[in-house]
Amino acid sequence: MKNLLWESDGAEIIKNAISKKLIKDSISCITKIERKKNKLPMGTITEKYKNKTYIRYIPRCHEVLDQFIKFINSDILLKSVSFLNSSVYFWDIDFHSKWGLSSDNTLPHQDSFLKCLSDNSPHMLTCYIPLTEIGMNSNPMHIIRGSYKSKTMKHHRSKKLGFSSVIAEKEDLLPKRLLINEYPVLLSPGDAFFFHGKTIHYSKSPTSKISNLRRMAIAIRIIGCNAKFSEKRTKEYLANVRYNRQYSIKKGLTEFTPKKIRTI
Ligand SMILES: O=C(O)CCC(=O)C(=O)O
Ligand SMILES: [Fe+2]
Repeated sequence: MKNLLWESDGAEIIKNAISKKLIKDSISCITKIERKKNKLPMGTITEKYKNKTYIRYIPRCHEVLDQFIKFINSDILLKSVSFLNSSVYFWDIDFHSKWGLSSDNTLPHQDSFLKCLSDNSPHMLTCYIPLTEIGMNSNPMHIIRGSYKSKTMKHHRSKKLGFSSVIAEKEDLLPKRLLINEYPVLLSPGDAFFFHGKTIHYSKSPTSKISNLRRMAIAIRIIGCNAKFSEKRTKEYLANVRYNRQYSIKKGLTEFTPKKIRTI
């Protein structure tokens, strides 16, 4: 399979971008707070796997776990400058974990919607850094190559754990013209996987429960200086998050619904 290239695909992998030590320290940081269960950072979403509770998502993890600030280094920012072709600023980092096909999958979405950017200037990228191996056994992310060249699509509210706003409830409901460009993103710890805010991404719906290796990653959001936030989209997004979180609160998997998000 041909490597991803930013210009044609809206995504690119830079191998070995982050030191093994930072990766190792970050995993210990996560497992340490998992052991302390009662003191989870605000907004954390957990999931149950084989009768144990694991962290599934931590928003703005760099604000609560000092370690994570080290990921925002000059190499990551310079690469972002060259991909977005403008100066950039750092927005936030969140932590993601899943147990392969045993976890709820990531439904198709574009980060440009989740960050409430306006259609005229959805100028952002995500730098996704795996802390573990992410192979086929951990139900990796898939992207639609080239999807960043079209507009941000309509997103609907969803009950799915951790995913408030989605293009479709199942990846195979995406139009065929998009699905022919599907590409599985296989990553090793410390790679930096850059993808444009409008690149459609998801993981596959479970067909069996066999593939279940744990995968962990952080997602750094980087905004181009020409980006503009949309008030309308912010309201729509926050309503979707409120709808989504009421289900995870009922199940005891999170405690908190964000009432506002930062837009500038
Ligand atoms: O890890 C995943 O499956 C999804 C993460 C994601 O959508 C993101 O970081 O933008
Ligand atoms: Fe995403």
